[in-house]
Amino acid sequence: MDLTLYILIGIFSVVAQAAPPPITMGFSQIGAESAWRVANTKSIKDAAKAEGVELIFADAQQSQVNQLKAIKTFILQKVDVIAFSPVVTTGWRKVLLEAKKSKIPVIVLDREIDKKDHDLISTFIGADFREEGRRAAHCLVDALKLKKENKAGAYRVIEIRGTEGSAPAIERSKGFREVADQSGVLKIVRSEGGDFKESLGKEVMEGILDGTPKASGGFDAVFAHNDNMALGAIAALKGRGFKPGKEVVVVSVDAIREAFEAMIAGELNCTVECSPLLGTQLMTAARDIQSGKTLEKRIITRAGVFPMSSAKDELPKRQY
Ligand code: GYE
Repeated sequence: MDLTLYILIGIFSVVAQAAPPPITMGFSQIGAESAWRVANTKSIKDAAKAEGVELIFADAQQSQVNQLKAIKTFILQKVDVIAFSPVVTTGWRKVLLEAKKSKIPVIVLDREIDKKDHDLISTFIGADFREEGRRAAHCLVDALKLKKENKAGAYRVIEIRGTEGSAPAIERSKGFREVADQSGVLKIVRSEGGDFKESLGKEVMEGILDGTPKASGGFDAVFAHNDNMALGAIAALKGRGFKPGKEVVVVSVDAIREAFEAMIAGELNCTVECSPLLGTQLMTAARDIQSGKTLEKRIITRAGVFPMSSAKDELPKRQY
């Protein structure tokens, strides 16, 4: 045989051996409620392409019913692995049992499900939301001390919560309260739901402001469970003649680009990072399952905290 041909065949067989077998993944995404979610979807799609994973992507438009339907369809399609970001923590056991019966491994991404159902999943990849709540409270105390003269009694905080029953809303509330209670300087005086949406953050804040005349100086700070709701609240505050970032201290979670822009404008005091760039970790986990590795039950993603003073340096480095 011709030597070049011989070498070419050799190279081809090495490459063929190195390429992992194909994987089909069904992914049920929550929706597109925030900039975080949009960045998360992009990260998943990009990583699937880069890792040669065939992705069947389903957008549930915030509905658990749609997520359950999508997962059932993935089971019928006999995908190799199912992954999903659960909109709420409860109500998954039945469908997870169906996946188990069909021997399809399941990865939970971003939002956690009930601990009692963890026996039915391969792993949960996501952030420590309770810690994010704690960090937001610490950040708020620092910002209040910086912006407002120390007054007697506690600073009054308005909380704008994320989607009812979702892991980040439950845990961020808990973590924040833990630190607030210990600190003795933060007191939550109102708590309203904003479903992680900017439009609702604005609406909820306007409702509160309409019932709180400016002269009363009814509160000192806003803690929003994500940046988009904080941006909505900031717009509402400005619309009613308040100076967010100064008269009213505002902190939130996610660390999206727009949050850094708001910090540079002096209107947001701090954002706690929660990275949506989970695509590569997800695809790695799928490959590990395929090659028979046992995954850690919990893969925690790491993140930082960004006060207003860091915004100018950080903005150019942001990837979402
Ligand atoms: O903070 C919010 C999004 O589940 C961590 O969902 C995620 C949250 C994120 O809508 O912006």
